[in-house]
Order: sequence, then C-alpha cells, then structure tokens
Amino acid sequence: MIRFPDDFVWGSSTSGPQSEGRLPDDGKGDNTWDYWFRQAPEKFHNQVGPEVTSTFYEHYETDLDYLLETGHTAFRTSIQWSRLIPDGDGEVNPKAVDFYRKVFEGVKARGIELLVNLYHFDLPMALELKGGWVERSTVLAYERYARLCFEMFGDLVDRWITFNEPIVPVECGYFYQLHYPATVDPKAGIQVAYHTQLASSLAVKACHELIPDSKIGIVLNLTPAYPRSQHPADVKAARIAELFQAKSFLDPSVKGAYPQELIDLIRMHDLTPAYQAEDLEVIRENCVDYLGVNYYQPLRVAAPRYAANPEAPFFPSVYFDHYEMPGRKMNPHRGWEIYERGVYDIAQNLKKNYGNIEWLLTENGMGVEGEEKFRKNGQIQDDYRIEFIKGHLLELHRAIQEGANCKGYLVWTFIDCWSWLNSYKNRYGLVELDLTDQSRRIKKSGLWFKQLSQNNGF
Ligand code: BGP
Repeated sequence: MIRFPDDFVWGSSTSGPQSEGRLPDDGKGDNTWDYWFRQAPEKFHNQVGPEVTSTFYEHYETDLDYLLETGHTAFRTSIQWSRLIPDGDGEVNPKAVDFYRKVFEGVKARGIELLVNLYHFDLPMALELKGGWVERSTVLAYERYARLCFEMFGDLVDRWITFNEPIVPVECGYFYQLHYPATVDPKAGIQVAYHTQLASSLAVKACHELIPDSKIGIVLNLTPAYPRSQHPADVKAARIAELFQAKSFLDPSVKGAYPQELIDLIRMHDLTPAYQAEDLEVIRENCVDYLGVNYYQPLRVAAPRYAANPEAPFFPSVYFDHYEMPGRKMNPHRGWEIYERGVYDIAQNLKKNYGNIEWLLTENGMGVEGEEKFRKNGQIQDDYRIEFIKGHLLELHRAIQEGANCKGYLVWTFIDCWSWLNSYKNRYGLVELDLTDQSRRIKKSGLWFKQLSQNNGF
C-alpha cells in the first residue's frame, strides 16, 4: 500500500472559462476567446465555442456535490476577469461577485480546500483591443483586478494563484498562432512574458499586504527538457529549451530574478523588453509562497539539425528540435507521451535548485478522444486513466519519501470540460459530460478516485 502524508490533499483543477458557460443576462464581458470564436468558429474543434462549456454557472450546486462523490478534499478553479470586470478595468459586475461568493462558500461548506486562480488564458477583450499584455496598462489593470479579488473573496480562499501556465499564451499567442492575437511577433511575445511576470509579482505583493496570512503561488508547466543524448550539443539544446519554457517564469517567481543566460540570449537577439528599473525590485521582493506544477508529458529535445535562417523571425526553437524517442510509451487517444518519471525529476529539481519550495501537482491527467467507445452498462470504464494516475502517483510518492515538499495532487479535471481550440475533443473528467443534454455520470475513475482519497493512497 502506497500511503501519502496525513496533510496531503486530493482533488482536481478546472478554470472559469472552461466550465462556467455564459447566459444572456449574466453581465459577463467578452474575453479574447468569446471574441475569437465569433470571428473564426472554424478554428475550434467541431465549432463548439466557450459559451457552451459544462454550464457550471447554472449547475454549480450539483457539481459541487460531485466533488464530494469523487472524494475531493481540494478544488481549484479560476475567476473570469471578464465576468468580474466586464471591460477589464471599469465597473465590477455585482452578479459575478454574488456567483463567485456562492461557489466559494459552497466549496468551503463541503469542507474542501479552495484554490483560486486569477488568470487562465482569458484576457478581457476590451484590454486586448488596447494592446493587451504588450501594454503596461494591462499590468496595472490586472493588479487592480487582483486587489479587488483579494478584498472580495479573501475570507474564503485557502490558496491564491496569480497565473496558470503563463508561458502558454506567450507561445500560442505570439509564435504559434493558437491563442488570440494569433500573430508571429517575437518582440511582442517577450514583452508579454515580462509583463505577465511583473503582474504576477505585483499580485503577490498585494496579496501579502491585504491578506497577510494567505498563501499565493503561480502554476507552471514545469516539464523537464530531456536531451536526446549526453552529447554536449544535445545537452545544450535541453538547457536552452528549459530556460525559455520553464525558467523564464520559475526563476523570477521563486528566486526573484531571471537567469543571466536567458537575459543574455534575449539581448543577443535584440528582444530585451521595455522595463522600469523599479520593476526588478518588485520581482526580487515578491516571490511566491508555493508553486502549482502542471505535468502531462515530457519535453524531449535534440540539437537542431539545421542552422537558423538569420532573416526569419526569432523562435526559441532555433536552439532545439523536438525529438521523438523511439519506443516511448504513448497515450494513443491524445498523441502524447506518457513518462511518469517526469514527476520525480520535477520534484528533485525543486528540492535541489529551488529551496525545496512547497508545491502541489495542480494538473495531471489523461485526455481521451472518442471516449464514449469505452462505455459499458452506462459507465465509462476508464481503467487507462486509473493506471495513468497510479503510475504518476508512484513517482510522486517516491519523491515525497526522499523529501519532496509536495502537498497535494489535483487531477485535470473533475467534469469533462471545454479546452480552447480543442474544445471537447479530449475528455479528461472523472465525471462524464453529455453535451447533448448536459447530464453528468461518474466514470469508473471517479469512484476509484474517491477510494484513493479516503485511503490516502492505494
Ligand atoms: C493545460 C491547460 C488546461 C487544459 C489542459 C488540457 O495545459 O492548463 O486548461 O486545457 O491543458 O489540454 P487539451 O484539452 O488540449 O489536451
């Protein structure tokens, strides 16, 4: 029997834009996803947009009961900035205040630890139209929004989160065209990354001022970069991949400063963002209290096969090629590698290089396309998901035995949810959502997860 520490929590993560849905009179403003879906629905899988989702806005009471039925002792969701402040920096929407207070009270009334994230890829459209995260004004608007949240909900939230996977909107919005503004603009991308970090540090500062006994962190996808071989060129590729993908937010968030090698590389490409000298002090003095770590699959890289075209726009990937390791274990239903050992390596890295900071595994899960084919006698028999979770928990447990400071495991996600351009393609839930009538049914993994939580292990 694998047993976790007594204070370890079990639960799941979701986000506001992926679960709440939208009603005509709810007062929510557009975020970039609402706008983009209206402009280009063909980009979204099966043309299902963010207004549908799993209707948590209407059904949160019954959904919160599902948390108990699936053994949750912790739950993470996010506030939608565009619901609370429809234009991003103006009036507060009283219906949103009422909604979030009721949801948070409902979580607490069920005895569940509440983690609330302030930003999950969802910028209010009115701010995007003014330049979005490229502009410093968005940093200030975010700081105001964060302060309002701490004041209005600080009595209910156990752990705050400033951003979810902040590198993703940088890569997807300014390099790979998968998030709005879907452009290729490295200079803007680096500026956005810097402004996001500054906004995060300002939120940490505000949280510590307004609610001194609370904890605030950031959620990062800390995928280790594994080199193809120990050849110095492959090792260098992995080091630089990790600089851009992980350390760009990990180091300023936990250590209060950017790695010198990253600063030098950015400068060499003439991409140094606009900043003010006092910003660096804000970043230095306002480190997070804990980390959330999302882990799905490893990043494997090799030295680039070709020299970069000096005239092409800069991409961090000029320093590394993605590498498919022969014989890797796959989740064939999502096309992602499964490498459980990644959890252990992340834990070791945090222990050795980041002062063994407290952390939670805030996303880990198995996406499955066409999951209805696994239904038997009315229930999804997702043994593959149970195996996936067990495999990762074995590695997490091994790391904790060796001193890792991990306080909980949150699966992605509790009810199948909408996922950006992938929409409902990949199902991750412990609970199945039937999109035709919005009915919910607990999957086999949901019942297993309850036992896992009750036994504090398996
Ligand atoms: C993470 C995001 C989540 C979620 C998940 C699954 O990176 O934080 O919001 O969407 O990925 O992604 P997908 O549905 O594309 O498999």
